[in-house]
Amino acid sequence: MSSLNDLAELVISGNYNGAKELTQRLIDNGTEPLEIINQGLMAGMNVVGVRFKAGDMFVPEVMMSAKAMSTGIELVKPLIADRDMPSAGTVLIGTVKGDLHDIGKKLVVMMMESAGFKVIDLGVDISPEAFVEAVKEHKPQAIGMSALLTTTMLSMRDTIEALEEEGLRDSVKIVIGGAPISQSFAEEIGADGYAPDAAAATDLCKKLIA
Ligand code: B12
Repeated sequence: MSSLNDLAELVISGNYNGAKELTQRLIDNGTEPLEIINQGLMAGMNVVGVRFKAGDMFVPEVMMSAKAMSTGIELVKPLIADRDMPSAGTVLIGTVKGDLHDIGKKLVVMMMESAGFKVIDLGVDISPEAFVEAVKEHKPQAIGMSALLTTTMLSMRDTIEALEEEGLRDSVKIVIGGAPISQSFAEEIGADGYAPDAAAATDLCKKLIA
């Protein structure tokens, strides 16, 4: 087994100390930084995504894997020019107005970052106006909105309407998620898609942005 495969395995098992040490060793041995990312760290995280989706891995394990991956990325990043960092696009994400739940959203952020997206996490309790301002500032390819309360999910519709009013709706893909959200609700409010979990959210963004 090559060391890059070993690195992928360390990410899958969530062994962040091991992943950190092996990433450093690979750097010291002169392995190409992009190889370390693509064939080691991200290769491992891709497997995690598939297993999570299949119900073979659970939230705490995925978080450990994401930590292992980001520990490695932090070491490799300074060696890579920004333009060479693999980027699948920019996604702006936030939990909607009135809602403070962010555990699932953080998981979505980690999964998306692992898949090479640049993710701007606006945090929680994000008003339609704040989403609009952030779209103007960051010009993302996609927006992700999260809601865990039936009382706050309507803020997703308000956000889409606010983007329409500003003439920004067609410049971004809009994906939504959270426990009370469904595909039919996404269709009802004019979002581009819904995903039930972090792995599916990542796949959806890849598909929509491609
Ligand atoms: C943890 C929790 C809290 C924590 C939140 C901590 C935090 N930092 O997030 C605290 C204690 C603060 C909290 C507070 C409240 N909560 Co609460 N909470 C929960 C609980 C137990 C778990 C939520 C969770 O983290 N799940 C785990 C994650 C991994 O799953 P997830 O969030 O669904 O995310 C996944 C997917 O939905 C999807 N996804 C998520 N976001 C996005 C975004 C996009 C773009 C996409 C594509 C996908 C996606 O991917 C994620 C990962 O796979 C749920 C019960 C439940 N089983 O859902 C209640 C629950 C959501 N809470 C509830 C309530 C009522 C409240 C309070 C109003 C309670 C109160 N009276 O004060 C307050 C509201 C505070 C507020 N204004 O937001 C209710 C909501 C009922 C309803 N239908 O509206 C629930 C369902 C509990 C219940 N059965 O009554 N809560």
